Amino acid sequence: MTKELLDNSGVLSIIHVDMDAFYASIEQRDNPYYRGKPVIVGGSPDGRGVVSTASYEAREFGIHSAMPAARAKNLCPFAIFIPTNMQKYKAVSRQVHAIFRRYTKIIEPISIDEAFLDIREGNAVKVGQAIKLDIERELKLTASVGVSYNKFLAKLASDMEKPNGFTVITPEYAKELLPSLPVRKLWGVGKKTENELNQLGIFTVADLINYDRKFLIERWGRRGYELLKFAHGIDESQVETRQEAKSMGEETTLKQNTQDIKELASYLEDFSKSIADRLKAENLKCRTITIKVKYEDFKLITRSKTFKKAIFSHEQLYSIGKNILSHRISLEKPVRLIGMQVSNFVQPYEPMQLTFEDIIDDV
Ligand code: TTP
Ligand code: MG
Repeated sequence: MTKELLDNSGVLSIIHVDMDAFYASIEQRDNPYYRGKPVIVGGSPDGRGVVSTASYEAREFGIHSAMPAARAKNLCPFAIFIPTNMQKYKAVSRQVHAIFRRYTKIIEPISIDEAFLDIREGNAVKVGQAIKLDIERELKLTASVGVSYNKFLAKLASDMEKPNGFTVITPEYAKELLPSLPVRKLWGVGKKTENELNQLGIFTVADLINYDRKFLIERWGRRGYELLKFAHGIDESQVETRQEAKSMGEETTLKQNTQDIKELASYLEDFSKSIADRLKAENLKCRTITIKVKYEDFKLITRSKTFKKAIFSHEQLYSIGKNILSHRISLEKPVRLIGMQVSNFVQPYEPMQLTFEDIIDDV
């Protein structure tokens, strides 16, 4: 590999964090009885649905995400099935992000338990270790962390020593590691491309690098070129900070459809409390409140109210929500789902620190 093929100057500045067996680990943390046992989150013991994730103990039986629950039950009849509690997992995800924000503003969330961080200033290896330790001490959960000089390699790294891993891929290590990897480890190689490459006799990254370059680019065009770049450990994509969430909300599908306004209002009361907690945790207030209702025929309606004054308390949210429900939502048909959403966020005023330039400008 020639030197010019090593991109991004080889500076270790990118971190990839992926929580271990995320939903299952949270359930094991919160209930000591589940610890050390094969635990399946999602699907049900009567064999319906699919597995969201499985604890590492359950994985030893061959159980994995997206597997039909019936098959999982066959593989491990004494596995413990736990229903998903998305509200809880989302709350933990927000706590993990609050830890990230202590170290950098450049964060790209990839999924509920996975993100890239750009550490331009500072030492990414030390920051990676600190984040891992904060997660362990404060949240009593483990994460696998990868550090490298681009996103592709940082993600490859975080996956290498899962669970509870910490892996650094330096330019020297990348040179040694990449050639022996199977081609499916390259971004953009799914099952179909893997088969096509295998048919050409390309199984490892080294096979790909040594193959006729012109042929690969002719056959796959831009994608072929991209594949070769990954094969050489090159990835120029940036960590892209996502916009802050534009809304937050809660909703629930009712066990039984209802037209009872009291029952529906009691859901709004619960939602108001948890939304108010989330607003507080994120130091936000909102100006728009939306109530969403899905009827038994699956017709969905939303009704919103926007205020000049910012709203944040659960009492305010509940009273506005109830008002929308009583005056603007017909209960002529039974309701199967109710939700509350807040948006139009305002950040409470924070006094700005005067910088030297500000003072000079003022003169
Ligand atoms: P993953 O990070 O893919 O899996 P994981 O955290 O459970 O296990 P590990 O990273 O240690 O391999 O996904 C994060 C969560 O997303 C997972 O806990 C459950 C959820 N999920 C699904 O609901 N369905 C799926 O098919 C996958 C892959 C994940
Ligand atoms: Mg994970």
